[in-house]
Amino acid sequence: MSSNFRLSRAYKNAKTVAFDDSSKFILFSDCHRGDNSFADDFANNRNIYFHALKHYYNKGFDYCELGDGDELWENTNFKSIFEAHKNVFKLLKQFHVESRLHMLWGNHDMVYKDENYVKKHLWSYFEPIEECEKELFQGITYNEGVILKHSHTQQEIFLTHGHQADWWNYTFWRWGRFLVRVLWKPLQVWGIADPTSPAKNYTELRKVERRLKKWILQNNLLITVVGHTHRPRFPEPGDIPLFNDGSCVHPRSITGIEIENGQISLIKWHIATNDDGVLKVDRVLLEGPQKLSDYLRAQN
Ligand SMILES: [Mn+2]
Repeated sequence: MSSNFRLSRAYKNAKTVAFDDSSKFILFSDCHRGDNSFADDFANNRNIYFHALKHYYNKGFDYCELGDGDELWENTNFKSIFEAHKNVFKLLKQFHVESRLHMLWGNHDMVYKDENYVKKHLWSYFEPIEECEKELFQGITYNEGVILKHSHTQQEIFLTHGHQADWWNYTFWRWGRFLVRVLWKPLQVWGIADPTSPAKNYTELRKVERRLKKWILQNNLLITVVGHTHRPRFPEPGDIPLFNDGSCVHPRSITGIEIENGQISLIKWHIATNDDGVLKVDRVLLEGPQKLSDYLRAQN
């Protein structure tokens, strides 16, 4: 089974979400939310992420998470992750209740491919104080792909995790998970990184990007946004439209992609210090805003 086949299948089975120039979306991926232990890479950025998410909630954005949201290789269950980052999940729940949450699975949370697993672990949680089950993401389904389809121009933006172009991490994710649990997680303390992860191996990263670009070329330059490699990408109109929203586990920042007013931008949130030494979570525009219709012109 080839990268092309897997990507086309993800596109074919994708959930379609209609949008127009008044719609707002924030795309994050690769949060790798963990249990707040030393191996939880998300823990460093949890305050930045929570603040950014709250900003987007208050401004009326929809939230799209492009896979690897929960770190279910290093952690065996969702419960410990939920307990560690409850504030985040309660905010995500508010997006869900208002039908503003679109969740995709990646290789680190590929278990969410299974509807029964999602129903069992994510629809509700046990509240120990009141000793009862409480609603969490009641009725949620996870997708491999989402297509944002513009109601007027019919332009499509395809969102997916991107590990479809990474045969090891797509096909042998159970092996990858096993190795992370027994080998790479303990070795992480000694500074030794998992070589099968494109986020940690540059050669692998280049290969994954090359395969994704090849698929885009064969599919009429469809705008495609992925995560997985953790490397942000923002192509100019006329280039192959492969975008990457980066990750939420950069050493001191998180990156994401905003879609607003028919335009696309790459942004980062980080903690800045002013002259008085006051820390502040700040949004920085990295690329754009670029009109989505500029990429449409290149398609025709
Ligand atoms: Mn991934």
